[in-house]
Formats: sequence, C-alpha cells, structure tokens
Amino acid sequence: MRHLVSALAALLAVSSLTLATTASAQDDTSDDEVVCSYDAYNCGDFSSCAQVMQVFRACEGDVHKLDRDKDGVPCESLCD
Ligand SMILES: [Ca+2]
Repeated sequence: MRHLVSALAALLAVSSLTLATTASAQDDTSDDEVVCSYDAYNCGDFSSCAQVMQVFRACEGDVHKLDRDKDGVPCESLCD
C-alpha cells in the first residue's frame, strides 16, 4: 500500500509539472504580451491612451512608430 501511495504521489508530481509547463507556454502567447520585436501596432489598434502608453513604455525605442513626430507623446489622436 505504501508503494502505491508513493507511485501515485510521483505521478501527481509529474502531472503538476506538465500542467505548469503547459501553463507557462500559454502565457508566452497571451494577449497581454507586448510585442517589441517588430512594428506590430498602429494607433488605430488602441482605444485609449492608457493602452498606447502601456505598449509605448514597454518597448525600448519607438519600434511601432507610435510617436512619429518624436515629441515624446505617442498617438496624439488619443493622448493629447
Ligand atoms: Ca508625437
């Protein structure tokens, strides 16, 4: 009986590990992830200045060209 419990515990541990790995893999592609590697957003993709700023601040440089006139204010239409 003790062996069975150990085996079940081990199985449970492996299952948890697998679940955790799967969960973190899904996190990599979640909608909250800000893409900084290429020009992935336009001002028209946002509905509020807060959304714009989240992306604008998350990425170094203005990879998405949200601040075309380079005055430090991205998407003047939303963030005036
Ligand atoms: Ca600007």
